[in-house]
Amino acid sequence: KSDCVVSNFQVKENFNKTRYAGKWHAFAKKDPVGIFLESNIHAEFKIENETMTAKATGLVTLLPEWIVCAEMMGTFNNTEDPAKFKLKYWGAAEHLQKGNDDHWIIDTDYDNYAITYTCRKLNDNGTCADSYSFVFSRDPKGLTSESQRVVRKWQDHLCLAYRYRRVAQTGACP
Ligand code: AZE
Repeated sequence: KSDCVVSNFQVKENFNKTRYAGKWHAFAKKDPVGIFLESNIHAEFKIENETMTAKATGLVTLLPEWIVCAEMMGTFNNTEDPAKFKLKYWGAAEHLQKGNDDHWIIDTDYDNYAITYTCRKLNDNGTCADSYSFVFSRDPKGLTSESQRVVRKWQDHLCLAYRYRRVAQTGACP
């Protein structure tokens, strides 16, 4: 159980980014405030001399009449905790978003599922005012019920139970 104080959230112990590398498909997500990747989200992670990098793609509505597959690049700068990163990200195209987010690997078994967490804004009491979280799957078809059970426990720990929506994977943005 958890008190919803972000600094008390558990993350993956001895996170191994080499085992995490490769392709992940977003299965579910909890959105932050504002514009965000909407559907057909997948990401390819690589390790380039001790640093994890990723290329992510997803459908974004920039304007009601302007929907694009956003190609996003990210560099995960290491911190003292191997499961906590500073994600610097930017769009392949200039009109896309850029920024710096904390990026925590909450749990993963490397072969099936992963759950990540980002808090962009803390409340005075240490709980999160603006967060996003991804549930990733190695299998584009989805997660086993066993993996979904594990993930659900962590969603609860992050105080985000019932705040996730499934991510549509329709083959847009290959
Ligand atoms: C993430 C993991 C893989 C690398 C990157 C990720 C984050 C991407 C965004 C993208 C936002 C784009 C918007 C465009 C208009 C976490 C999926 C880069 C936060 C809003």
